[in-house]
Amino acid sequence: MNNQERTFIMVKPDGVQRRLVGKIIQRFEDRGFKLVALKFVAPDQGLLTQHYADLKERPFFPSLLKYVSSGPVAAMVWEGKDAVKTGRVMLGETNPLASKPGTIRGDFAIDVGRNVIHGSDSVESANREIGLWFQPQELVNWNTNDHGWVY
Ligand code: RTP
Repeated sequence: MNNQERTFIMVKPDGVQRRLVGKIIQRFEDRGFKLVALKFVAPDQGLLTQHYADLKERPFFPSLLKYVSSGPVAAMVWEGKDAVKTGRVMLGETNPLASKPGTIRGDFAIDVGRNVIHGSDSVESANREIGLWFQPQELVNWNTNDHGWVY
């Protein structure tokens, strides 16, 4: 268990188009995770191909690339105890139809090809993905209690 574990979370183009970015950020804040990095970006095919390199032999890869490159995404890094595993629980299953109500996909999605959000599936993937999407200086070190206005 690592209290400073980090996970990479990305609101996919359908989530952005449906104005779900705020609600998704709210869920991670409400759960108690700490925001470490955040950017709104239209990723190029090269970055997305690297991001999904593990899936390039899968039959759905071309449609996946078309989907995730169809508009801007909100990329973020969240930190806290078991952030990777808890993040995946908060997302729900890959297929929204198998996702329980109360999860992000269980509340906001129906199609596996429009499942709103990505979350790292292991600490190793998280480190790789954070390195792909963010420069080291974009990861902000801050302490919630430094300024004394949160109790
Ligand atoms: P993600 O990486 O986006 O968080 O999703 P995941 O780990 O839950 O699922 P993964 O197997 O890594 O698949 C990545 C994304 O590909 C799309 N997908 N489409 N049968 C299909 O058409 C199919 N299967 C997967 C989904 O957008 C999935 O999130």
